[in-house]
Amino acid sequence: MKLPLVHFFETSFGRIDDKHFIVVRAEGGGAAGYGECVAEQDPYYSAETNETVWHVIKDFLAPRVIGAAFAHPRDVFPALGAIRGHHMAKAAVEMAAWDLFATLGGIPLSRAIGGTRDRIASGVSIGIQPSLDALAAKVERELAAGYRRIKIKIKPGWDIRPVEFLRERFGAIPLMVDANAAYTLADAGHLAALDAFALMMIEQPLDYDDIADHATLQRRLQTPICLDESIKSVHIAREAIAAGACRIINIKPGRVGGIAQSIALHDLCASHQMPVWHGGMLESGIGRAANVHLSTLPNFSLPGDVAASQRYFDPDVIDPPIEVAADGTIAVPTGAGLGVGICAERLERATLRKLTLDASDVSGVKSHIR
Ligand code: OSB
Ligand code: MG
Repeated sequence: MKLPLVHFFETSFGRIDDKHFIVVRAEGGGAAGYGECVAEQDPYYSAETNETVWHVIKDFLAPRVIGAAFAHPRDVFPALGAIRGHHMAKAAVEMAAWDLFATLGGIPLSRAIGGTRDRIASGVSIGIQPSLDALAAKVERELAAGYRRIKIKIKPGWDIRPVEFLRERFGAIPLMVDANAAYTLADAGHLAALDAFALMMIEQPLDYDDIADHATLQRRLQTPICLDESIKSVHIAREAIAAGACRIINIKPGRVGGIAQSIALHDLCASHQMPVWHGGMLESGIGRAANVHLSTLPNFSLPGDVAASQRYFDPDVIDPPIEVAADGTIAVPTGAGLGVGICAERLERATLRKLTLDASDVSGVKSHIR
């Protein structure tokens, strides 16, 4: 799919104007489930891209799930265990299985995963802006809309000054920064200057596969480190926690291999009294709805990057869109499965390429998979 973004989004990786993404539709038992993949066009946030996802789903994941019987969607990730990595591809397929399971059971996805709340606290992620005035205008608008936490993207040359400026202008608002791996340990002294601004956290300051340096940096900072890119699996999260590499974790199902792995990560963090929040990847309403459901687990105790549809797409591919209330919360859909109305005509209009696979398409591959 290709959907134009309402506003361009700029991070330390660069700028995007349109969101390109893959949607998986899984049919079974007379119903359908949807999964949205969070991979992007470029391998900057993660090694996966839409092209690798297409290849891996078609040639490796589909043959393992089409025609297979699963007692529960938690069995899908283990069934894909022979394939290393490719968590975003796996998560898209697994999400479709969860939606299908909850839809067939007539229950909302939040109930299928054991969620405990009917509204979630919402925050926003504000990209790098052309000027401090442009940043102020954005922050002002989001605070007026009720959002409970402001995150700004930073990079070398756009870090201390915007934070200082926002503190001067808006006072003690709930504020955090996300560096998307733009620094090295040599910048520790520079990053320590952020300690003066009582930030809720600094997200992913160092490299995407670095645990040890984050542990060193955390010892030098008062500001809590939150890891995003580095937490590529539940195993790595266990290592990061043991090393003291972070005090908070951002959960994105696409990064760790799906909803079941996200629940395991959530539970691991809870057992270490480590708060988590739900990250965002500029999802359409399909992936956004799943994020809302997952955020109903109890240890999602900080506002996440799960905001209203209208910040991203106009129109979204779901109708009605996901909306934020004046108190900065989003209602959890109560219908079966994802509980949102997917607009088939809008989805069709956004579609660039389509592939349908059934049991006969994958039977040749199936006979020699392990
Ligand atoms: O690092 O959290 C990130 C978007 C794309 C890739 C990575 C990130 C982000 C965001 C946006 O911060 C969150 C959102 O509003 O969906
Ligand atoms: Mg991030």
